[in-house]
Amino acid sequence: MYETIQYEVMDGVAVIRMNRPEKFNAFTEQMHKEIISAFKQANKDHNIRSIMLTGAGRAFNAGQDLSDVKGETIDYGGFLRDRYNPMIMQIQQTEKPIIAAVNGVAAGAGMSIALACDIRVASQKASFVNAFVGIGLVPDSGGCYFLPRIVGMGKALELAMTGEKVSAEEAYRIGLVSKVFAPETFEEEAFAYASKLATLPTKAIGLIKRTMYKGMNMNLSETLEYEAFAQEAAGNTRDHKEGIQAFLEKRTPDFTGQ
Ligand code: LHQ
Repeated sequence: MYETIQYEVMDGVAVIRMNRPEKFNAFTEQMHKEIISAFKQANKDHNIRSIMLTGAGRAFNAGQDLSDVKGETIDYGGFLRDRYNPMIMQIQQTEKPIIAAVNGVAAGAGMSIALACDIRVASQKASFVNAFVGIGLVPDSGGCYFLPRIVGMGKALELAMTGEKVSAEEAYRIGLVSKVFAPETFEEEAFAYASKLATLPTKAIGLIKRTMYKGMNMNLSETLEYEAFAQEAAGNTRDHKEGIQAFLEKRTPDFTGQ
């Protein structure tokens, strides 16, 4: 069904694998469409309770396929509005935890898409390159939004202005990734992490995601009000009742995502 990505479902996890390994999984128009469609599909499917985004082969994603923009006069504003921005908005609006399993280099918009995911885990072989400056461009696809929010303004400006490569170890040190796994076991460990998230109260996680991202752009009283609204919704879920019941019965809760 898809040509530039693979979409697989296992143990409540949708694995979306960008699949143009010979091009370091660089983005094409087709890939944007397919990624958007895959996230929509995963968001709609009640059996899916977490999403792992990863890359086939040596790279995670090297950003825009530069052979597609070479020598042409392209309206980059329109290019972003049509292709990249809807993809980043779809990721943000997907009310399930999204884990970027960064298996290799993530460069340019390939780094931005990892930043737009909720949690990043990396292989020791992974690296991050804010490659835009290297071709005289500005971080896009949410790079100017997420990077300073994740690593702080000083580090974000440094990475964007120099375009220097960040190793997995350094990415962990600056809080860009949450876990680093050995390359030999990376796929299993990243999947185990995503599977663990798929056993948690999915509706509450969706509300956590929405409320926390909204909170970044609201003042305290607005955030308190939004928390009250979100808590009312979470308090009405089956998983909340199960969580309380399990606590009182001193057992592990059996969350179903409802
Ligand atoms: C690629 C690419 C690539 C095609 C590696 N395209 N083939 C928005 C608005 C409008 C226009 C522009 O774009 C954007 C968003 C953006 O993403 S802009 C930023 C675009 N990305 C870059 O500038 C990164 C370019 N790539 C690199 O700097 C390096 O390839 C990295 C650091 C990713 C990896 O370096 P190495 O590990 O040394 O690998 P390599 O350079 O040898 O690449 C491996 C192959 O992948 C190679 O093909 P080949 O046939 O020679 O083996 C590359 O040509 C190909 N490749 N990135 N973006």
